[in-house]
Amino acid sequence: MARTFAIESVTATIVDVPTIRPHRLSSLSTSVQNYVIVRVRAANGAEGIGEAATLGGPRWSEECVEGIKAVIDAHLSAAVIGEDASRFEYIAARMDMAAKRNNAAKAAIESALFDLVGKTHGLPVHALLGGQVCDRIRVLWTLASGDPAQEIEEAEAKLAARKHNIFKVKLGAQSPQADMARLGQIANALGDRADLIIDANQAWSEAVAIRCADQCADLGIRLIEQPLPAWDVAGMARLRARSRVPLMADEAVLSVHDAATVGAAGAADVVSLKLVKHGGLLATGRVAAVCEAAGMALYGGCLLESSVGAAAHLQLFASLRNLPWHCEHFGPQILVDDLVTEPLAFEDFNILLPSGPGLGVTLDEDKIRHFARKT
Ligand code: MUC
Ligand code: MG
Repeated sequence: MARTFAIESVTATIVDVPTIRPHRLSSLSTSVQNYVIVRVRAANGAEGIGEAATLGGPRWSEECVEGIKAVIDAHLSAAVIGEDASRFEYIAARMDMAAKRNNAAKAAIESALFDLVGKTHGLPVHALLGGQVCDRIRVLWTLASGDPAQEIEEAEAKLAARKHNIFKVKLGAQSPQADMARLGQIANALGDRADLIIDANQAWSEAVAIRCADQCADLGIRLIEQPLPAWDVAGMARLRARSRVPLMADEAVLSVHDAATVGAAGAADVVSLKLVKHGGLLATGRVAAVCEAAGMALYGGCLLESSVGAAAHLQLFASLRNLPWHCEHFGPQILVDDLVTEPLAFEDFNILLPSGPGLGVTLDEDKIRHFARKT
């Protein structure tokens, strides 16, 4: 068995996929999603795939595709080649010794290991993580063009197609007054036909957040995501004590230690889980456990992954007992094209867990060639 799964090669390919419209966050705007697609090949001839997603270069987090590829090529591949791909935890420990953090890079490699082993055994990845609790998850769409007329039209189209009826509105790129006016327009137009949450991506001061949280409560907003800078755990705790709307931590929770700190401080009601933040499927499962132990509920976060990265998340999310705030893996729908032969399916406000072994998706080699960075 050890020889069967002996890792022979790890390759990292940068791909750039345009989005159907600009996606605007507090500190960045992007019209092209950049990914690193990782392939791991073992002695048995099987190949596993994984994806590291980024948003706006090294601006959402410190990782960018150029750095991810460089770290994989120069450091992480050497740490895993020759090892048994099914020793997920051991390989994760080796990667941690080879590189500090670099969590998106590690997560992409680990996803590829799970895909490879799952495909070899004819098992979906969730079966290696405890098995599926559900076969579909309600899925949000993010409104992030910054133009309320366009955003209302986009939400109406999603409602009519029964694709999404929960929307996340990105705030923080404009002044709080302009943001609240825009949010009010969207909330009034959609009424009780949709639920809204907001994400300020760390843009606000505590004083601004206190005022906006009050206005959000009046507008019926369900959840406020990362209003304050990631470091301001004490500020989040004070805000949470006054806010009528629950708070979600995103950039503030990367490691299990962050989850324990935020939980102990009473700084969040909900935590957004992402492979790129936590460093892989196993690590994300551990963060989820710490959050639950601290009384924080779980949300399935994304970084606009293609169907490759979204499938990896779904394999884990579907194995969790409780995901009360649903997930936001709308990424495959915001790209002009996907990277797999059969993109993930959306049905009746849900995203469906793919069936089939491994991650449940297969790379479309023509599309990889087409979107691969040429220089
Ligand atoms: C984030 O901060 O949540 C996820 C969805 C979206 O629109 O932006 C990302 C990142
Ligand atoms: Mg966020």
